[in-house]
Amino acid sequence: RDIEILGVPLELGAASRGTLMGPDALRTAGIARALAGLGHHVTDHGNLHDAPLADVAMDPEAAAMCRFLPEIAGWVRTIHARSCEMAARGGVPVFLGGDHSISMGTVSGVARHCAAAGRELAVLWVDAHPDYNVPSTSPSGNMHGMALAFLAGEPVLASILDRPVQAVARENLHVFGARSIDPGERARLRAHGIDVVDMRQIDERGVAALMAERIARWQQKAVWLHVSFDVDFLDPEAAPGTGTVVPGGATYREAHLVMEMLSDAGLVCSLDLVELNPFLDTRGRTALAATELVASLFGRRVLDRQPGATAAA
Ligand code: DIR
Ligand code: MN
Ligand code: MN
Ligand code: MN
Repeated sequence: RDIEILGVPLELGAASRGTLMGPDALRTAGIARALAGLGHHVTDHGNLHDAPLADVAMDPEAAAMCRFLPEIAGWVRTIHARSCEMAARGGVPVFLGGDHSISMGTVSGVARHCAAAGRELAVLWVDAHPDYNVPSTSPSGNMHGMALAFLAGEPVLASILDRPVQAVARENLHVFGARSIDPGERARLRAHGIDVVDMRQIDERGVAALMAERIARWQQKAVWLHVSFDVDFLDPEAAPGTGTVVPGGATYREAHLVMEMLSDAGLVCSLDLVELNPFLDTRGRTALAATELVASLFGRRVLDRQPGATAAA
């Protein structure tokens, strides 16, 4: 496949500084080499530069709850344009974050392309957090915690983009791996009927059965699947290099199985890899783990297994 990498060194959407080094740490870990080694044609477009501050016409009370709003909206608008253009070129856009607020730009850009091309978009949000806060429910004001709400078309956040938001349909939003949800956020997820797989379901049923169900639905609808992978999905033991570690996360093997099943299904058309904070990492462990996971997503196999030959299929 034709894989197009773009680094998005944004850190202002998270509480701790350092995710701006994420793209370069992933390059050092060998992400482009690993993908090229699997036979893909890889182009690294380098990093986006600092975007100009944006004028955001948000309700002032809400805007006061959004930290670094003009900075982040500036980035989101720039990312959106690049993402839409990359999706339209026909390759597989891979966005290296950066904190998770970059996904307001990456996914909205892909959504604009899908709408124009008549493709149904589904988003798999692999994360310890659903990032479904709005300004009034956010306990922190950190905008990475509002990214999925923005993509769902939340009106109070719409002015972050300088054009109408192409909302992702609620039935096509899937959170996977949740174990830290704020009270107001939980209420909105329930009211909107969002598919949230929490760690308890993963414990009880295993990732294979849960993924197989979702993959079957996506295949039936022939969706464009965008995977937004927050490295805090992994247990802190496997991935210490991120700002908001939550105990009780996915094991290294569970995460690989998710990636391998997605790879077998052949559905993934675009990817975000976010929240890697090299400043907090131990000897590149999280950057290396993330790189290995992306290799699994794009076809690396321990054995030469045939597609579909997973335990749950
Ligand atoms: C928390 C933490 N729910 C917030 N969020 C995230 O501040 O909104 N941490 N995304 O990674
Ligand atoms: Mn190319
Ligand atoms: Mn996140
Ligand atoms: Mn998270």
